[in-house]
Amino acid sequence: MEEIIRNAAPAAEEPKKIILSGIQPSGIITIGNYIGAVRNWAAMQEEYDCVYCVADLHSITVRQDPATLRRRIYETLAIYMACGLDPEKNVLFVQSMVPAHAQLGWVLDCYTMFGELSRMTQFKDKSKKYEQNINAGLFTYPALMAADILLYQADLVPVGIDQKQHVELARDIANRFNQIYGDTFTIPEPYMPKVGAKIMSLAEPTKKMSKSDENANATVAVMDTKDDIIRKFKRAVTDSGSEVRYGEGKDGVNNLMAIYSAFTGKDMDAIADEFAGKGYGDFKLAVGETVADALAPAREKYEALMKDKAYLESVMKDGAERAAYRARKTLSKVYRKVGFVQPK
Ligand code: ATP
Ligand code: LTN
Repeated sequence: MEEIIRNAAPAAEEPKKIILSGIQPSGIITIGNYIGAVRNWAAMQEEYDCVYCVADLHSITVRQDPATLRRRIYETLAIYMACGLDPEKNVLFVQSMVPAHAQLGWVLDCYTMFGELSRMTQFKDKSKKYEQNINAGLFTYPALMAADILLYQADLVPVGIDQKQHVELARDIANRFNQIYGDTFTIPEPYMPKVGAKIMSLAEPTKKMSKSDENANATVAVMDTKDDIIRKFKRAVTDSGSEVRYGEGKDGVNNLMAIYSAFTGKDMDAIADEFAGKGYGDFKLAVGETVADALAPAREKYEALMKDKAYLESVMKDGAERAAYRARKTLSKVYRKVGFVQPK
């Protein structure tokens, strides 16, 4: 990842590139979210102009318990900060506090095709998973995500692989709008880590690790205790072999190696050498301890932040004001271009 960031870093005299990303507060942030998204965001805050949201509007596409959702909005913001995002250097905000997202989302719904949305794999997966509640929001969600990105004229969108298709749709929508009305939106690009763009479930290693998974053994949360983290890695599903080596048919081991690699920077060959002659048991324990130790400072910071709701709320308010100021500019340009009246 570091390498990608260095290569893409703008020269000092150029204006900083704009970055936008977000995570839904639909569960406790997992090490998948951390490796695929949050820790890369923290690495970008010096060189880029970064805007990060807690995507709560997105999370109600699946039914949420109101009290739990409210708590998770605080938790998600606290995790962003605990993982190193500085609210002074970045714009950190909660999506529902900035009305321009819903407003541009509606406009973009009208420039997004039924056929395009029908092809989104996340929609297909989620409509299988939540077949009792295939609501219109679940279907049009990528147009809202396009609004999130386009409102800030983002150049780059750091995400895991599962969101690449949505970012590509945002590009298509932006291009379509620009063709009809002239230059309005910057065309964004997805920006993915080299290692760890898709961390798999510990219980079913052919499935993506997902924070809304009901099986507690499938995911490791960034804020799990050291004991929990080690216990979950010990239980991780592997295969009947015993050699720590990256290879076909070894999804469980491959996944553990990818996680270990993400936290240590070692490549697959170096990991195989390190554990040559040792069994899966030793390897799993080493992965668990490495992950738990690496996350310990973030956990401490998180616990302190969660005790200070007033501070979190002040960050939310300040972030929403700064985000709204920028978003309003794009929204009013769009309203003018489509023909809405905006008296001064
Ligand atoms: P949900 O279970 O609610 O769908 P999720 O865990 O899949 O949630 P999202 O909120 O959809 O998480 O994603 C937040 C960010 O984390 C996105 O950039 C996404 O690409 C990334 N991400 C999610 N899961 C993984 C994973 N398993 N590996 C790598 N990156 C991931
Ligand atoms: N849809 C994303 C979360 C998300 C997002 C965004 C990511 C909402 N808005 C804008 C990048 C840019 C998800 O479910 N992972």
